[in-house]
Order: sequence, then structure tokens, then C-alpha cells
Amino acid sequence: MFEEREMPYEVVRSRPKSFYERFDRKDELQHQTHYCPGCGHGIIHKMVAQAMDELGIQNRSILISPVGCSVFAYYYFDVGNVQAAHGRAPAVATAVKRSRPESIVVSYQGDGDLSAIGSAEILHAANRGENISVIFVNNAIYSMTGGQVAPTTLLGQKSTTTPEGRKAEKEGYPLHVSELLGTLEAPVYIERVGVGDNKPIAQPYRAVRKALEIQVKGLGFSLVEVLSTCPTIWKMSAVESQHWVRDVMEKTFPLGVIRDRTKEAQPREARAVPRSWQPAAKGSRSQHR
Ligand SMILES: Cc1ncc(C[n+]2csc(CCOP(=O)(O)OP(=O)(O)O)c2C)c(N)n1
Ligand code: SF4
Ligand SMILES: [Mg+2]
Repeated sequence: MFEEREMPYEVVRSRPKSFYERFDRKDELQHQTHYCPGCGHGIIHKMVAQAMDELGIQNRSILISPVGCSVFAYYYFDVGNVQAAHGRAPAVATAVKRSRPESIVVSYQGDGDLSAIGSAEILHAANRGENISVIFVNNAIYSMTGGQVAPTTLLGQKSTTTPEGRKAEKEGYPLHVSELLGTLEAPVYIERVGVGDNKPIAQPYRAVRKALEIQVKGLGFSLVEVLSTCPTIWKMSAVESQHWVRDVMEKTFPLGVIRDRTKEAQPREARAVPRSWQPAAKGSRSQHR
């Protein structure tokens, strides 16, 4: 039993308004999300939804969900939703943002999605400085498909395709996507945070919120890499997996701000929507004949 005592703060247990009140799942599964207990995706979803609430942007937010365990992000976010093909979320986000410049577009992607099959899309979206916010969930593995090696898998880490552990001479070194993107001129903000510790969980939240705020101000491209847990594929308990993020992953992927040009970045004019994208006025003849 918990001891009843006076708290120096108010404990609030509520769901962000940017989440649906009920998950669109089978009746018998309504009480639970499709994520495993201890999965980082749920925690990170809540950060994104809470930031949308705080910034008052729910009605104009559009979430691009990836392929991977978070493919069903649209079950939870009560915002505009598009589900992109594996790796293509930044390209889809670009199209949505350019055709609807007033919308707030969030590209939510796993590490297999973003750093393997989608490496070209993220590189060029960042290099173009698209005014989108990318949430990059790095759990160092392809989880949804059962645990194959990803570009972000740590040296020595076992996976179904590296049963002896990843070796640099065979699979290369872990890819530092945030640092790579940090060498480009256009990105405004890139930070790596982690969910390896409950206490400083406010830091990843601040980073996620800042990435969205930068877009609200029209400043340009931002990306937050979140070192995340996957207890199921890592074969750990929820608590062990949190410790593994903090004690092991963070050694390969140090936390911190990699790029922050927020102060000097100027609000960008909304990109012109090509005439051919605009709906034809009523009564006028279509340009596509
Ligand atoms: C074009 C294409 N290639 C491969 C797949 C198979 N696939 C589905 S999810 C996935 C990996 C997902 O890993 P990650 O992006 O790290 O997300 P996680 O499940 O770890 O959150 C792969 C390879 C696919 N669906 N489509
Ligand atoms: S397999 Fe891993 S990433 Fe996927 S839902 Fe379970 S804990 Fe989360
Ligand atoms: Mg992954």
C-alpha cells in the first residue's frame, strides 16, 4: 500500500487532448495500447500529444506515421494522419507541408525506417530545410519484424541477423544520423535525448516541444532523436531496458544538442504551392486534360 502523504506538487493523471478518448481497437483490447509494456513508443507518443496540446495546434497537426511498431500511431493521435511507406515519411511530410503550409507536420519514424531504407529521404528533406518536425525513435533494432540488425545497432549487439553480435568489419559501425545531419547547413535544430531515466524525462519532452514550436514559428527543419526502449526484442524487463538505454546506448549515442540555430533563424515564407497542385476554381477547366 502507498503511504498517504501530502505531495509538494499536484499529481495529474490525464490523457492529452490530442489523443483519441478511446483507441480504435477490438473491444477486448480497448483497455490497452498495442505497444508492449515498457515500450518507448508509448512514452514518446505522449510527449508529442502533450506538446500539441500545449502549443494549441491539434486542429492543424498532421502526423505522418512510419512502417514499424509505430505504424498504428493513427490509432492514438486525434489529428490529421497519413501512413507512409517504409522510409518515405519525410517525402510525404514535405508534400503535405508544401500543399498545406498552415499545417504542422510531424514525421514520426523508427531507426530502421529513417536510417536504413529512408536514409535518402531524411537526408534530402533536412538538406532542403523543410519546415517539418521529425521525431526519430532509435531503439537500435528492427523491432516490428522480429529483431534484425539496423544501421543503429550497437557493436557487439546481438540480432537475428547478427547472432554473434554486430561486427564493424561485417556490418559497419553504428550510424550517427543526428551528427551526419548536423553537418548540413539548413537544419535549425537537432538534439538527441533518451527515455533511459524517469527523473530527467522533462528533457526529452522539452526537446519534442521545441521541435514543434520551431515549425509553428516557421523557422525550418528540426529533428529530435530519442533513444528508446524495446524490452521485447532486447529480451529484457522494462526496467532493465531503461537502464540499457542509459548505461549502454548513451555511450555510443551521446545525448545533447547537435545543432541549434533557433536564435538566428528567420521565419521562412510559406513555400508557394505550385498552380498545378491547386484545386481548379468551380466552373473553370482543369489544367490536367
Ligand atoms: C518497403 C518495405 N521494406 C521492408 C518492410 C518490412 N519492415 C516492416 S517494419 C521494418 C523495420 C522497422 O524497424 P524500425 O523502423 O526500427 O521500427 P521499430 O519497429 O523498431 O519501431 C521492416 C524492415 C516493409 N514493410 N516495407
Ligand atoms: S516490439 Fe519493441 S518497439 Fe515494438 S511494441 Fe514491443 S517493445 Fe515496442
Ligand atoms: Mg527500431
